Amino acid sequence: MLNKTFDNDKVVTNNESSENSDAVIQPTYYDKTIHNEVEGIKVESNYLRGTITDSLKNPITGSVANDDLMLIKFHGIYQQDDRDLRNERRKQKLEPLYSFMIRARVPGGVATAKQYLQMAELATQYSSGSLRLTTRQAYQWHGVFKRNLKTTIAGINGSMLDTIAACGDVNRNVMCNPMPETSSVHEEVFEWTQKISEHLLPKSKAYHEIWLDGKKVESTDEPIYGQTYLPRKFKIAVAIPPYNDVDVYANDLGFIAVVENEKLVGFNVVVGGGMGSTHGDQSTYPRVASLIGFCELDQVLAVAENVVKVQRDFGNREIRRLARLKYTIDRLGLDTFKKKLYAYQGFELQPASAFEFLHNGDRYGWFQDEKNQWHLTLYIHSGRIIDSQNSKLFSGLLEIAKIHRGEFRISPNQNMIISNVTSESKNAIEKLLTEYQISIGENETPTRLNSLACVAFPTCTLAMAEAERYLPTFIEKIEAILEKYKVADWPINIRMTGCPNGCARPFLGEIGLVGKAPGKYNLYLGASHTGDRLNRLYRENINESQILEVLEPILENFSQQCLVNESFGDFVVRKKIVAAVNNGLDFHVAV
Ligand code: SRM
Ligand code: SF4
Repeated sequence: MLNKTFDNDKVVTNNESSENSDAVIQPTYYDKTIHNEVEGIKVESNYLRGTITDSLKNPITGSVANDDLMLIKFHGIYQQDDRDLRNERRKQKLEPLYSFMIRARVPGGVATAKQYLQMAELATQYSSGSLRLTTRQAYQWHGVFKRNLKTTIAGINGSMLDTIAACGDVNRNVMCNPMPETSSVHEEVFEWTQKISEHLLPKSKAYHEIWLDGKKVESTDEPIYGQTYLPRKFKIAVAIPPYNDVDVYANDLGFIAVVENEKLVGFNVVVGGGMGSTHGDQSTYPRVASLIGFCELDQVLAVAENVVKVQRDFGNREIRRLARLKYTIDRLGLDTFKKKLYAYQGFELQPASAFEFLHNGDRYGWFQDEKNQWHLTLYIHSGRIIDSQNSKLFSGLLEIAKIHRGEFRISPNQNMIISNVTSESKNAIEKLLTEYQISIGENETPTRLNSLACVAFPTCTLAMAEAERYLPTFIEKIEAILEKYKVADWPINIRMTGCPNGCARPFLGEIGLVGKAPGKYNLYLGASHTGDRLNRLYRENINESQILEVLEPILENFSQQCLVNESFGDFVVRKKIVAAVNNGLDFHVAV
């Protein structure tokens, strides 16, 4: 493939065999004869401005102009419509009930109690009354109407958070282990997370102009991204072993902390992870990231920037479906990718240090750290903070935020950690939890606590089947089977998504259910409990009773024949129920 580089009308040809990055300081890759439509929208957008301001003013429709649909993502916004109401509105000859989902960028998922309070208040005023914690430690507001978009975004900025690059073809929210009590180097690792996030932010002033009525600044440089930004989204996570709660292997780039004598000395680096795939298209596949070496602390930002730049220059800009870094790496070959990276960054990585992950779930309940501060991990079903008949979760957390002096930390498993609580305020928080019927998960089975579901219906435009709304019912049925075979207290990690894009990282679930059509799922088995091995398709397009029928005998065998401490994922591989998938390219191979 040939990428053409247009830089101020001077055309530079950037052939894949070239390893010289100096030619491309602020590149724009665009050739409309070969590149996809989104590349054109980015080029024409004047650094992400497009016609968003006009779209917001247009009173005729609740939506924005077509090209702006893509550009608002770079500002952390998606246009959606209520899919439950689609048919009814069509019958009434009304346009769909358009509204917007806003996603905040929250590196490592950390917000102060005051920030949380402000975000919850915005949810009450402008969204559908719930806050959604995401699988990448961010906050989402659903159901914000166009007329309220600017006020809501200004409110988020007023709390000193923002929505820049929460979506779009740029580096997204950088994830980090959210549990300060688990490591003496946690604070330092979190600071690196923030630095990486800041370093890779787009520099365009469009966001401030459009949403915060900032002064117009005509020319903008994007020294890292250039005018066409990246070919596709880009994701980074930072893990602290033995916890892989961030699912580091599902990211384009991962940093794994290396600690020696209680000191952070650097990071192991993994590249090329991702979950997204398309049903029936074998050229797409999930992939766990490959370990490529170790970098010292003063090399972290250079590694992050240059992995991004290699992807910028060699990622596929013709076919968006194949544009993620995982495909770039598999197309180039890992060795060639490494060579390019070393040429770009000007140094080689050192051999990776040894490390071990124990699991990719959360620890629930209260924990005290070495400074005597308390941290409480609350189980939040699918990250949805909402009041219901059984629990006044939204109102309770709001009240807690009013008295809490520490932070609220989102876990990558969509849970909430009330963090840095003093012994004095612990009692007051416990009282509020009781008053608002908020359980800390003590009555839930380990399988429920280890389950994840993406948003899916009614807001996700890409959903083919239910996930968040259906998972509780499904888990109940699995719990009944586990109870029957007396293994209800064994954790099995179940992940469900409404489509194969993989937002709840279903291909790393020991049981993965991926929506195919309403009420129908593909069933995947055999991922590891530590997040470093993918699962494999076991049955296709089956409904609930078929899924339970297939799973019951396997779970029964598991209860009788598993080895001590053997996880369900390892069991199904050992028993050859599915063959292990050690490499994304292997994912579709029939065995
Ligand atoms: Fe995702 C698209 C929700 C994490 C892979 N994802 C979407 C959209 C925006 C649908 C759309 O494009 O119109 C969903 C909005 C639903 C809604 O109503 O809120 C959506 N993704 C989510 C969230 C909210 C799921 C959740 O239940 O928490 C997560 C938000 C994360 C964040 O804060 O940034 C979310 N998405 C993920 C993850 C998990 C991760 O990153 O660790 C993945 C798999 C990892 C990966 O990227 O490979 C993921 N989302 C996708 C993809 C497939 C990308 C691909 O490579 O093919 C899409 C579709 C796309 O980009 O075209 C997508
Ligand atoms: Fe939507 Fe599919 Fe992502 Fe679920 S996995 S939120 S259905 S895009």
